[in-house]
Amino acid sequence: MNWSLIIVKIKRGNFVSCIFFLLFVIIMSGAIISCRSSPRQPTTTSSTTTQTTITSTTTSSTSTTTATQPTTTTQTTQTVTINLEAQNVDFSEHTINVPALAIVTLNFTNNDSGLTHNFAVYTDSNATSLIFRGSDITGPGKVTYQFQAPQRGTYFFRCDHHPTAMWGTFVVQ
Ligand SMILES: [Cu+2]
Repeated sequence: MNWSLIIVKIKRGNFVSCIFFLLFVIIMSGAIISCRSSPRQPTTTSSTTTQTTITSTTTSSTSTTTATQPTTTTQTTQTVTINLEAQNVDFSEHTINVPALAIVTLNFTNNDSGLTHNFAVYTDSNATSLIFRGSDITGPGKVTYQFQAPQRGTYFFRCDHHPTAMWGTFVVQ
């Protein structure tokens, strides 16, 4: 075994490999230089910025502040005005109609000079159950009565001083 020859062979191998390595380095460096020297192309990276426009749908909460309107309770106590006259010992009206539970204003005029009349309401012609009795008025004179009508029904009115001559039907609707 000639050891000197082996060493030479190894050296030669190393030399060849060194040559290849150097060539590689030169080529690579050349490539790098060429890359750098080459004018950079404007890298048109079409950055399609997909603008996700978050349409903040501000659902304007329409605060429908339903103004609590004053509830006009239809439970209104109606008012009604009746004009009634007494003349020659007789009423001018023999049927009086009023709404149920209405506040009745009765303008009573007594045209009979020297005679006293009044206006009174009863449940019926028996005149035993009184609903309203107006004060006496001697003619000529005027008086205003005010009272609340009863529930629906047919009632009776009269002059307490002339019950057989002055009477009528008081109708509550
Ligand atoms: Cu009378």
